[in-house]
Parts: sequence; C-alpha cells; structure tokens
Amino acid sequence: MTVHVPDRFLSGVIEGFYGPPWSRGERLELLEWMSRWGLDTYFYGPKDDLKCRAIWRESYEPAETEALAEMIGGCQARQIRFVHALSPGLDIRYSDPGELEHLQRRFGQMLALGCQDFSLLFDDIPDQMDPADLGRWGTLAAAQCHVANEMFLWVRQRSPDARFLFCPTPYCGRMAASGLGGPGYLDNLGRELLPGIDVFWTGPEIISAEITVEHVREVAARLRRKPLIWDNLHANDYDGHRFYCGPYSGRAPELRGEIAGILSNPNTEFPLNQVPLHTLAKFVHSRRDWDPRRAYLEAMEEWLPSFATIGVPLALEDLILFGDCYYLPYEDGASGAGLYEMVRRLLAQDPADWGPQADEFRRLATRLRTFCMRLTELSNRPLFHALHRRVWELREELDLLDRYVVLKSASGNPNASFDFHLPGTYRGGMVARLQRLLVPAPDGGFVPARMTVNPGAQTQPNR
Ligand code: GDL
Repeated sequence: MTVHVPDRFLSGVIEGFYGPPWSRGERLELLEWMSRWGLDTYFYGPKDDLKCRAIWRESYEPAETEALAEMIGGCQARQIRFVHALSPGLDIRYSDPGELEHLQRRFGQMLALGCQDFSLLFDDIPDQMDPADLGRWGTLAAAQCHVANEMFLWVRQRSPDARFLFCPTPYCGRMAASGLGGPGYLDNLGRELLPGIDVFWTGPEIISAEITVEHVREVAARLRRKPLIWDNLHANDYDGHRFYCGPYSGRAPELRGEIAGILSNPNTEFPLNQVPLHTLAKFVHSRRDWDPRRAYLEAMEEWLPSFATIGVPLALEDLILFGDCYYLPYEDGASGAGLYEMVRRLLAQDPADWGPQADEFRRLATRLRTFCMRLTELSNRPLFHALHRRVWELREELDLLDRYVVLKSASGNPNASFDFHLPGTYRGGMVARLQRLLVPAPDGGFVPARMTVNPGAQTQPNR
C-alpha cells in the first residue's frame, strides 16, 4: 500500500491537559469560536478522561459515546477535523498482539461514531520497557513505531484520508538532549515511522517561550518530516496559581512554512482561552505585519463583552491591566510589568524617600483591586468561577502591599511593625511552607533558603 503524505497545515486546539476535561457546552462553544476564527482541528485527548489513558483498553459507555458523537457531528457541520487520541504508553506490552486488538477495538468504536482522524500519544510515560519488549524490539522507539505503523495502516484502510498523529516520549529539545527514550530515539523514529504519520513537538522546551525556524529545521531533519507543533504556551495545568490570557507569541510567521501545523493545548479552565485561541488564529492567518501585542489588544476588545456585569460596565483599559498580570509564562504584559516594577522599586527604598511614587502605586493598585472585586458582579458566572481563586489571591496581595505602603508612609519608621493576617492563615499551610524551603534561582534552578529554627518546633526559612 502506498501511503500519501499529508500536506494540509493543521491549526486548532488540543484538549490534552491534566485536570477536569471541558464540558459539552464548553466544547460546543469552542467549535463556534474555531469556525468563526478559522481554526480547523479539534484534538480530543484530555489526560483525565480515564479511557484515553489510565484504562485505555476499556470502551466508552453509551452516555460517553453520545457526547463524543455530538462533538464529532458538531465538528463535521463546521468542517473541523475531530482527532481522537489514545495514550496506551503507561502499561502497553508492545510485543503482545492482543494489545493491537485493544487499540483497534477502541479506534473502531470511534470510527463507528464518524471519527476519521486518530492519534497515539506516548508522552509522560516511563521510558523503561519490560524485558520481553526489549528483547523483541531493542529500543522504545522501534516498539512504538511498530504499534503506530500497524495502527496507521489499519486506520487508513478504513478512513483513507485520515491524519494520524504521533506524540513521541521525548517531545521537546530538552527531553531529547537528556536522552529520554534511549539513545537515537528521534533518529530511529525518523527512519522507522511511516512517512504519512505526523509527529508532535512542543519546541525546545515543554513550555517554549520561543520556537524558531532553525530549531524546527533541526528537528525536521531528524524526524524526516515537518513536526506538528503541540503548543503548551498557554497551558496552565502545571501551576494552579496562574493562567495565561496573553497573545500567541514567540513564533515568527515564517515558522508556518516549516511545520505541519500548530495545535494549542491551552488553559484548563475553558473560559480563559478566548484571547489565547483568538490570537493563535490571527497568527495562523497573518501576513508579514504580525504583531502579537496588537493582536492581543484587538482580542481583548472582543473579550470585553464576556465581562458584562449586573451593574456598571467594566472598562477595557482595566481589563487590559488585569490581563497584563496574567499574560504569558515568561512575560508580563506592559502595564502588569509596570505595576510590578513600581512596587519593587518602592520597597527597595527607604520609605522616607518615597514621595509621590507611593501615591502613584496606590492609585494603580486601587484600580486593579477594584476591577478584581467587581468581577464578583459578572453575569457570566462560569467565567467568574474560572477566575475567582487567582483573582482573590491577586487582590489579597495588592491589599497587603497597599496597607504596608500606607503604614510605612504614615509612620516614617521603616521598623514599624505590620500585623495584617493571622499567622498561618493567608499564605500558610504545608505546601506554602515547603515552597519557602527552596527558592528559585535566576538560572531556573532552586537553592535552599537561609534557615532559622523556630523554637515552636517548625523549621522555617527567613522571609
Ligand atoms: C505536558 C503534557 C501535556 C500537559 C503539558 C503542560 C505534552 C505533549 N504533554 O508535558 O499534557 O498539558 O505538558 O503541563 O505536552
């Protein structure tokens, strides 16, 4: 059988994060966004759909197939490709032919629902194989290629135009450089994986600030195909305190010619993804004048109606100030960065020298705090609930800083004592104490905080 190599650029969304999968209503809203903005692929692979990963051999029950069929139909009605993913890597026995039968039964169930495109994911699994598999295949890459090639041919016989996407065990530059998956993993993949199969790649890192043409060309040479970008730029499942509503950025438009497509795996909380996905679509369709900040400002303007309240409307410039505080993993938006710098400089100085800077900070902080407080009035309750806990935290920090600045300004005494939260309440708890034991260093490593022994039995780092 000759296999045709896909040439259509894929653009769209991966539901592939850890945490609660999106609801039916959210997925249908996503399809509306995608068809409005021109994104063509929806990838179904939530890590916490047990039947995608932990118990991948088990078929879906009728209630589950009903929801999936609805989604497949919704995609077809809008010319959006629906890709179904299985992650068998946690416990698959590569040399057991019965495992291929399980995969075929699972994909067969999805084919019967109208799904035409499939994926096998081998991310986030142990890179050890059992001795029987090792004896038969020699390397993890060879074993995975065997399973993927077999499944790809099986799918193509039933769905001749199928896209078939494969996620390797080392799926970013850092993982490959560390030898994850065994020596020569990517080169083996390049040689042994059939040419019609697309291979996912997240860039130099799992969360890549930048993905350059050069980087992608090197990967393509090893994989012997253009990689398909699985973009975690806006994923937030690895840190419950954060979310990202900044623009799609750090990728030049020229990149599009070097890859098989871009699928974004965004924030776990669906309502927080409007600007990330809208700006991704703008990037995909942009010409040479691509400007992420401009795309962000335009997308924020379109997001503003979702912030309708039961009272006085919220202002766009306040939404932008707020969004700038939750911008991108490695970057604050301009006004968020300005606020941080303002307060950082203030605290580094003797309060006696603060002058008008203290008032300037207080004005900006009050504006942001008021915006945070007014989010409780949002008519869109799912949006409010998605924001609520992080916003509460921002508000508490702004409150704390404001009270600190007021106290120190009034007393003129830098040593005046400052009692605000009952010890052990706000920022307390075991996890917070653990976090204070190792502090981040500028190179991304962690170093022990200076320790003092608390006579009350707990050992705590200096604050
Ligand atoms: C990952 C996981 C992904 C997760 C993301 C961010 C891939 C291929 N896999 O490593 O499911 O959401 O990091 O935490 O990216």
